Amino acid sequence: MTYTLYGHRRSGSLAVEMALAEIGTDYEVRDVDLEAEGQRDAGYAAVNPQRKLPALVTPAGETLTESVAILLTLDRRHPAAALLPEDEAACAQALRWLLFIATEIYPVVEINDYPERFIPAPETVTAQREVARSLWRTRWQLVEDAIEGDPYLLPSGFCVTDLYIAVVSRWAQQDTWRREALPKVETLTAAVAARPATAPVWSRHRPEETPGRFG
Ligand SMILES: N[C@@H](CCC(=O)N[C@@H](CS)C(=O)NCC(=O)O)C(=O)O
Repeated sequence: MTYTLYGHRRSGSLAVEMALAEIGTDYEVRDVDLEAEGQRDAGYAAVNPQRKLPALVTPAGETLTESVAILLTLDRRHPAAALLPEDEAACAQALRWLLFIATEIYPVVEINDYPERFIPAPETVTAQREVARSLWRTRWQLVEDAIEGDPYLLPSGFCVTDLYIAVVSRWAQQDTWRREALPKVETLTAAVAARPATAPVWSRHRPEETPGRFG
């Protein structure tokens, strides 16, 4: 038995897929096409009743959802991959920013992508989206300012939070702004995209942003 990852290109499943690649374990990906609303299918609802990606079925048959829960579980089960730093103080910072992105930034993308879930009046969609994107920019600036390493978040080197930063920072149609405003996030993302383990996964999901094609 191997891991089975329910995911879709460019979605949050990319962070989990890259963590699996860092671990070096076998996995298979089942595509759930978000553009075709595949997450609404009854078959997928049986995997994740919340009808969101990613979901991971472990070799033991357990179903895991919630991207951060999945990543932290993988870290505990595969300590040799060092997805989180061994040093306690460094680990605390890795968790701090992982959770900040998961709880304060990731949810904003739902307002951007599915505004109709939050507002009854279609004529206010544009304004609602701009509020979401403004929040997005303010919160990403905090992540930018928190990047103390070079190229990664932590001076001690790579950790799983770097994968999360690379994946989530690409969303919400903020590419032009991001390239100008978040140079450290861009450098970090380019480094994630070039890691030996993650590069093949990254380039399958984001061929337009492979090493040498940033900026
Ligand atoms: N809290 C969840 C959020 C998952 C999430 O919003 N996933 C998006 C893809 S990146 C999704 O499935 N969206 C489809 C929808 O909301 O219908 C997690 O961290 O896993």
